[in-house]
Amino acid sequence: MKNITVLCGGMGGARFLQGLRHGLAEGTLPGVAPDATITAIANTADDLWMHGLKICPDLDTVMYTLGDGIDSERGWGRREESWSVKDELAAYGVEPTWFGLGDRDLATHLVRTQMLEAGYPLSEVTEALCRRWQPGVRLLPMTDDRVETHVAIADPDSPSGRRVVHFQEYWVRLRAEVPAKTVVFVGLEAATPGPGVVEAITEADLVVLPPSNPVVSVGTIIGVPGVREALHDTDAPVVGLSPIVGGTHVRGMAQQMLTSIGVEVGAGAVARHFGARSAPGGVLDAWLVDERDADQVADVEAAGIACAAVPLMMTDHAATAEMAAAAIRLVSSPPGATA
Ligand code: FO1
Repeated sequence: MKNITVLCGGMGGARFLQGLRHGLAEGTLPGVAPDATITAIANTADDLWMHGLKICPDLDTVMYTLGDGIDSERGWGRREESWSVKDELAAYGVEPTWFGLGDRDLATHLVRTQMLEAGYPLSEVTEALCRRWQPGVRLLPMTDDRVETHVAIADPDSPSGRRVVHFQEYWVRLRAEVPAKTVVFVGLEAATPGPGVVEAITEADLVVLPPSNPVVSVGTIIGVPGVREALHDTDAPVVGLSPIVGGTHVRGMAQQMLTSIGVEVGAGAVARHFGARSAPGGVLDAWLVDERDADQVADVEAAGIACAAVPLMMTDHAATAEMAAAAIRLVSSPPGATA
């Protein structure tokens, strides 16, 4: 294998990519050439305009994490960050005050916004920013078009009984503590895959859906018209790793998002949600569940998706690399073999 493509969100996707890169460097990925390339196709629907600046949380989390600029405690934003601008904005009473814009992070948004306003597409902006950060993977926005995830929540004061908030307000200000009635992906139907996205899937030797949010991260990428078709058509095996362990998400808000689209919060249910590639619209050849969900392996296999139960906690780079190796073994071995 020389070309591995990963469809990823923010923190979960970035951690998986760190482990995959570690496994590549250590030579512990079976059948993967030492000079293999990793392409990360990142979700851009968490993006938002704030204070006149374009903020791309998932692209930045992958770029900072792999470029060693991330604050690993928070999992987002820059290490050694300061918050003077945020404090000054608050002193002026400028909203929103609930979103943490750090001084160092602001430089990224200023550069990106200047380039976008000069006419560069997000893909070229991302390439330029990565020249500084050298993430060691090719980082592609899923689309150069504007797509935003908005969440409808209950609002007794509104005539419809609902109010729609941007995903970031749902996640950061509301801490995903209110039920999501429905999730809308503004602009998704009109979006086209970013430069290199379809080729990164159709020309891959392996495509991985890491344990990112299956609805608002991986799901959004698959929702870009043309991406699902590319996943269906690629000669590469497509393998996913369950973001749900023991009936709940490890981090983030996958549980709330799955519930809002009527999908059971289970490792097997997510696999069936993505569907077997042999089924119309399905994308998966194989699916890894955590050992705690070993009882769901048969259910996933019955859906036409190869499945194995392995440790799925990304506790460190070596553990994550082992997860990637198990995924590769699952799609490289004949059916029924252990991963
Ligand atoms: N997450 C938070 O929980 N609180 C924040 O104040 C916050 C600010 C922020 C600023 C820039 C950025 O790139 C990410 C930021 N995030 C913050 C994380 C972000 O909400 C998530 O990374 C994704 O959107 C969800 O995966």
